[in-house]
Amino acid sequence: MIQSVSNRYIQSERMFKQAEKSIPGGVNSPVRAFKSVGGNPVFMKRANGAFLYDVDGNEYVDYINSWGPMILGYNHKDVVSAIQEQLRLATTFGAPTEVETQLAELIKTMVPSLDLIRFVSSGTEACMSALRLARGYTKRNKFIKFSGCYHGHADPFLVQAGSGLATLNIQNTPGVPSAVTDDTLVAPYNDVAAVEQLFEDYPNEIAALIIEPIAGNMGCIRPADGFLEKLRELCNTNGTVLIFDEVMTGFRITPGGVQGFMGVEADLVTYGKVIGGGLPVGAFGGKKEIMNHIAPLGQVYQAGTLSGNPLAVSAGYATLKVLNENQEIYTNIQNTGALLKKEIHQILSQNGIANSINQVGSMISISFGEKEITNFEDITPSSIEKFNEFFHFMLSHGIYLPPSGYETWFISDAISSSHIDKTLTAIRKFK
Ligand code: KE4
Repeated sequence: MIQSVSNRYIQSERMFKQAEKSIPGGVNSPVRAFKSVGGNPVFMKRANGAFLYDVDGNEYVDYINSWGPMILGYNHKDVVSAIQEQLRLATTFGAPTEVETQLAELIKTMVPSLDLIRFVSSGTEACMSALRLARGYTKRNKFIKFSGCYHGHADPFLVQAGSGLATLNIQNTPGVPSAVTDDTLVAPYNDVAAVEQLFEDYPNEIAALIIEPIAGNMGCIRPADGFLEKLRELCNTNGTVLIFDEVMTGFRITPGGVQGFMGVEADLVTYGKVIGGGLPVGAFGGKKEIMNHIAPLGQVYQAGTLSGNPLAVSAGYATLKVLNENQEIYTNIQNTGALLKKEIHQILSQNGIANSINQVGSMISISFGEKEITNFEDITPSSIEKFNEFFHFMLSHGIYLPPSGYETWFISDAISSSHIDKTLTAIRKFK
């Protein structure tokens, strides 16, 4: 029985009003605020496997995976016991620990192109540090990003960014000096000619090109055939560092991330989300020729009090260990992604609702329109408006989607046929 909206979220509404008195917008990250979809955020109490449970006791099938980290589902036994074991020893030391090396070595096993990797505490720190390193290594300042891609909230990246900036329609953030963003060059995703033009306009000035090799912050967008290969070629020709931002795709698309999936090797790669297993871990890594410039080996400074935190790294290590030793998980979540794409497209089309669904592995997004989405500019206000309606419809039917039409859904290994059936049953009722 679907309770009426009024009494379905009594505790959430109360907690939100309380939170707003002390926390800007009542949330600690803007995308959680339901600003785009409307209404007030639901406060969560607990989660297990494929389910989230809010403070009013409502149960949801989870397609947000905490924005990506929970690829195994919530409370995976190996991850929980790894955290409990480290907790008994200590949460942090501010000194090196063996588990940091173990995670680094496991990542290198899964991503053989990496020589060295440095852990930080978020994807933002990973991308910020990778850009600084590329600039220090090349002694150049300019870099290329793509409209709709999001690389965290460090100043240089807050230009035509996706995720929360698109959701809130913040095109250029106050407080970010133009002196910083004058070096940020932007091209449309999948537009080789635009990238070639930037290299022509700024010969020998471009330190880096950073890209989400499969985009996930403007819905899910696969690179056009040959696009990544062309970027690799242009970076080689121009002495530019190619950075793959795999904070979202790393260890989610395949064990080796998009580098392994598409067979294109970047010079630096950034990670986050999955490598923390639900606790704060980010990382950047690459060839030692570049990584040797990072302090204390080199002069490019980067640091963090809780970087490589043993409790967080233990959760990440346990997560990657399960993924590496049970690679059928990738087949499972990819198959679920393909099934959802096929079934959702069929149901919505039969209901006369125009839709175009992008899906790569366990990442999926719906655009409510006929046109296939190949870049940020393809996303229309009417599609976002329809998504907002769809979001609340699904929420009321116990399906929790990311609260923005600019975001990607995530499928965990805990999603099984019963969860899929519940999802599709709800969608059949959406008109
Ligand atoms: P964090 O600083 O949020 O850990 O990572 C930043 C980041 C970097 N690169 C990519 C490709 C990312 O997707 C992200 C963060 N993703 C968003 C969701 N689209 C995080 C959710 C949030 O901002 O609360």
